[in-house]
Amino acid sequence: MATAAETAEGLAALSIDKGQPEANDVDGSSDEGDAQDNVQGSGAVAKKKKKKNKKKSKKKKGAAGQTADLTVPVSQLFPNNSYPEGEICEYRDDNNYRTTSEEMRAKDRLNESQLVDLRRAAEVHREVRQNVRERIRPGMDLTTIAEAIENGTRALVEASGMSSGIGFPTGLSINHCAAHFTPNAGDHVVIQDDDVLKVDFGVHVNGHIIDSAFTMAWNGRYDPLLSAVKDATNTGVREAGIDVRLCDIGAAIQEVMESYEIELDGKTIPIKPIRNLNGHNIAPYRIHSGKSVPIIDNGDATRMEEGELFAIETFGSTGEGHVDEEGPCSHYALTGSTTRPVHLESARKLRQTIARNFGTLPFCRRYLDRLGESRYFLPLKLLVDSDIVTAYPPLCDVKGSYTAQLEHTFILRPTVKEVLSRGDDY
Ligand code: HZT
Ligand code: MN
Ligand code: MN
Repeated sequence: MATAAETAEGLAALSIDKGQPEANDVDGSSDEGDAQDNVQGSGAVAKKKKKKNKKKSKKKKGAAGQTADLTVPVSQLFPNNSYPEGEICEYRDDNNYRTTSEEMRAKDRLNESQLVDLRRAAEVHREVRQNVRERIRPGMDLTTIAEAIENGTRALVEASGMSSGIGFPTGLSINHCAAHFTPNAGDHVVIQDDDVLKVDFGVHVNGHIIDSAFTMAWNGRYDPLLSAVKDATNTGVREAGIDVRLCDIGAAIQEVMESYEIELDGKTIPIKPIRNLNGHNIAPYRIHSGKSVPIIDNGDATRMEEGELFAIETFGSTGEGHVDEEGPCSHYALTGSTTRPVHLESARKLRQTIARNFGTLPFCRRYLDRLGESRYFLPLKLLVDSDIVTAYPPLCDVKGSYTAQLEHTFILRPTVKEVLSRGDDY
């Protein structure tokens, strides 16, 4: 195994002097939410201990005290569980009383440790993404990027057994592929100049998962597509709250997304929400826990509830606005039933390995490889065919189309909504 430092250095080395421009960072037209005063982004907390990484000429961009090769655990940068809060949003209308209600404050205090875990995971997410965003460039292969994100996550969250670590495989989906692509061993996918790359990764502390994603492109022609998903996701996050109907969030997202268009090769193309992709609620060690947050008005009158943790993710597309499963599967997760008998010895052992190392958290083939597993293809297929493991193949719109994504995780605390994954980047 390469160490985090080795991999991050490899990543840096690959990206140096390629003459590539930095990826575009587009600002959506109505996303003033990302400049909130109460956002304590990783850059906000200054003057902790500083280690190496002191190039005087270069402007310092990393979190105070984090190294260029992602080696300092966030627990060291924020002692005594003092992790930054996310963006705090007061509830509106009938729920506005909650902010000051003594009863709600008391309820809030009961969930303190969960909140600390989530804020620690969110800080890891911000620091890792800040680091890799500066380095990802055309010419790099996806395995290098995935390993930099994953090793960075492991180092910053102090990955340890089932107590803390990676929340799910790093999604690195390109162009018409919207989600759930990560390289398997032997895949050599290299980013091209005109690609649109979705970077979706997760961090967990005691099973409390932060799920957040962003999109990178190096050709400015995609700016409206990137703005569309940023605006749409911020709209969904703003609309969300206790007792809010999922379909109303979907309708608000749809309206914003469909207000954008993009010109490609002299043709004006409407940007569509990908109607069969959804946000979701999250439970401990369960990346999706029953509720789906639509990005169109699908008529689902189910409501969000107090205490729930949600990921809102919106996907815009220049294609059909519909994804199908396409290409080699890499993502898998144990479904839960641990009692079902498996008769093939190798499959029984593999289920044990998965259960011990990932529990019900999603994993990918590369994670089995690094545990020293080999020849697991048929046993894994058997577990999938017996519904013990769920397969999550890549999800792609029509060939030739371009898709973008932006995703945030927030919690509906009894007193306020907290957008945990908010940073000064997005
Ligand atoms: C599945 C497998 C993973 C959850 C959303 C998602 C990445 O599309 C209900 C609504 C990781 C996550 C998931 F390895 N999915 N967020 N980030 N993917 S989902 C879903 O399967 S289930 C959405
Ligand atoms: Mn995600
Ligand atoms: Mn998600």
